Amino acid sequence: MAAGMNTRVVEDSTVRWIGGAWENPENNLEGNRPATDPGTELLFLEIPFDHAVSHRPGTRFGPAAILRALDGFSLYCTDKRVDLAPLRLRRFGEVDVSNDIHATYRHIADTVAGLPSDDTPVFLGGDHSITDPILRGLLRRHPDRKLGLIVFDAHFDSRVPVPGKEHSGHWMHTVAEVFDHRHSVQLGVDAPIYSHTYMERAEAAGIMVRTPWDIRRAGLAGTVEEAIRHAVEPTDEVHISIDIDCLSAGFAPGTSVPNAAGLMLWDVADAVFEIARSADHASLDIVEVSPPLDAGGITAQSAAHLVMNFLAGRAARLRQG
Ligand SMILES: [Mn+2]
Repeated sequence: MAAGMNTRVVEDSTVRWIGGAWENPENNLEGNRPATDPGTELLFLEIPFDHAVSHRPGTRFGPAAILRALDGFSLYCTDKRVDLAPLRLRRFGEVDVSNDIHATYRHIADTVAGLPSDDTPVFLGGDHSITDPILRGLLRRHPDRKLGLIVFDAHFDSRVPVPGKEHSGHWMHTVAEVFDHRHSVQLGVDAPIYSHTYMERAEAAGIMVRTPWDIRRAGLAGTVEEAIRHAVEPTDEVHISIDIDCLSAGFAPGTSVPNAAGLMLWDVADAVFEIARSADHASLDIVEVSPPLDAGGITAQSAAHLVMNFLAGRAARLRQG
């Protein structure tokens, strides 16, 4: 088991590391699973797929880098004062991907649809196109649940695809085939590559869109409360999708389209924590971390902090009962 740097220099029996907490062999979904309370099992899936990246590939190495960073974190979220020990962290391993884009998407959706019903999945990408098959799989996994969506991204990802030129920038559009966006939220959209049509289309579909400027003006706490009212309260389950390029490039230089004017890491971390602890059922994907483009592993560290805040939110939810 890969261990983080800290685990080698800190000798303290009160500290447990995520790197030493993974509970089971990879891909062992059935086997001898101990009975646990619903919501305590966090299942990590790696989706090293970057064939649809719009500019620079490399996110196939994202899952391994995020896990390496997480392994060096302890099981206590110091920032939120939340113990992660009630959670059981399990690794599914890699979801099989190939350069056949559509076969890969079908396989991702089938895998997600078949995940154990009570597990809370955490998907590590990969490029952002994987969120379309993830959502399709989640819809099939719990057809009885209404699913809300909260996206952190600099981009709308709602371009109309041109056959043969698929990229990671149209999954919000393609998934609308099966997914009703009335309980969707997009936070942090600011990429200077759109027309007003994109904003109008999103809002006409019922999506709550907030740019970084909107968030600064209204304040983070009020924006998050509004997002929860839009995507969590009217639904049974929420999926959180984080494109790391929602962050300012200082926190996320290692991504295919770095965002100079993006959100602050702590704002996204706090929002993810609040959303994760507000929902009965939740899942997470975090995408577009590209280690070959990273600087000193900062981007993977930022991603690991966001995953940690999701875990802390789920642990806090369990504690609330
Ligand atoms: Mn993006």
